[in-house]
Amino acid sequence: MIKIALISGITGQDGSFLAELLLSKGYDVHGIIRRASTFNTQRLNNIYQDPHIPDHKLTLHYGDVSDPLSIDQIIQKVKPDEIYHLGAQSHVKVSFELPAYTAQVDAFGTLNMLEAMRKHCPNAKFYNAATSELFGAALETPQTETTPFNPRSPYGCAKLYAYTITKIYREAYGLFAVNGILFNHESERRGSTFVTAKIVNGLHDYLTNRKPFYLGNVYAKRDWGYAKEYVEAMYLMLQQEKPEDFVIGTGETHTIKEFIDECLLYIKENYRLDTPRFQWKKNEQGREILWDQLFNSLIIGIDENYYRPAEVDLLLADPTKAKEKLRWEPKITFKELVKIMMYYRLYNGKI
Ligand code: NAP
Ligand code: F7E
Repeated sequence: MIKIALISGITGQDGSFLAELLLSKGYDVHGIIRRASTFNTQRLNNIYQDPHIPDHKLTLHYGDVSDPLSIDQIIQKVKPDEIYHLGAQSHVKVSFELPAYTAQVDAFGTLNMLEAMRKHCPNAKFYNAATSELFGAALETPQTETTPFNPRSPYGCAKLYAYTITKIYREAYGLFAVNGILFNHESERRGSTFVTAKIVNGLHDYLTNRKPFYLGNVYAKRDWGYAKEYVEAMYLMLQQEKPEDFVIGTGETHTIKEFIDECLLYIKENYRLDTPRFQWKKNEQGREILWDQLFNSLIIGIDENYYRPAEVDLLLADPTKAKEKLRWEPKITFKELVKIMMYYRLYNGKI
């Protein structure tokens, strides 16, 4: 029998990779999209076929996870076997500016999804997109499924509600509902305001038109993996006999500055440029900036506006449980991730 999957956040980085994965496995895939004044389905271009073709297996429904009525109606109509709940206001810095909105979407949006599932398809399996931001100012390193949570942002706090309500619906109502605690994952489809995409686009733009760009704290450390591999872990979590939560990450951490240095290595090898001309030096405030010695011009400056009111300094996953129980392991290294993103920017356009 053909399985039916419903994805909230299907137009996002992860949603688009997940939709591709599930279609390749023969699923009938349904996605929730928000109405927008311009097209917001670019990431689905590869798979968005003509709905009039008979074996069309991708259907999009207008809805908003913060609107319980729309979610109830979609879940009642689709009656999915598997629900992947990825829809969220996913930007940590923005959550400081829009804390109430972030709670509405990320916390109550998850409740709305779970309630509709409990009512219309209690035998379905539910995946919640939890996050390493739950660990916040981490109380132990590396972080596992048993590390206590200590979020540092309205985003982390809203996601803590989502994590907890998912666990409660599992324990109270016996639903198959799990949390994937995913560490940062990036790709050629990453939103352009996240730091990796911003750096890749910014460096390329500097090399083509010598326009500098600005960052915040370049010393924070993140465990960065490749998004396309992480959606496989989401799928695997819903294929288990027993509903359980899993940490998904690489077990390696790097500063933002190291990510920039790795991009510079790629540039050296692929743009045929003499990269020693790119040097880190200190500005008048003692902050490190990236400088172009050849043209005596700024490449990357520091802008206080990109600092967060509270920072998460160090994230590092211990994905042992996923390795043992899901047989999931990341293959793409940090260097390869940078290469994928830089290559895409060089030959395909803006991320
Ligand atoms: P993303 O690229 O920002 O995509 C977010 C998706 O959610 C988009 O499709 C967006 O729609 C949709 N969305 C936003 N608000 C919504 C609402 N009110 N109702 C319905 N849909 C809404 O995020 P991502 O990187 O793919 O991440 C997917 C999920 O994993 C998110 O929940 C995120 O918080 C979580 N997560 C991400 C990471 C990571 O490193 N990427 C790590 C851990 C957890 P539009 O296209 O219309 O904006
Ligand atoms: O920031 C620093 C910033 O916005 C990473 C989301 O997918 O992963 C993501 O959240 C680091 C932070 O990702 C800039 O201060 C410096 O330390 O790329 P980011 P994030 O906040 O880690 C988690 C796991 C999620 O769940 C989220 O949904 O980079 N940083 N300068 C900057 N960050 C940004 N965005 N822009 C800068 O200019």
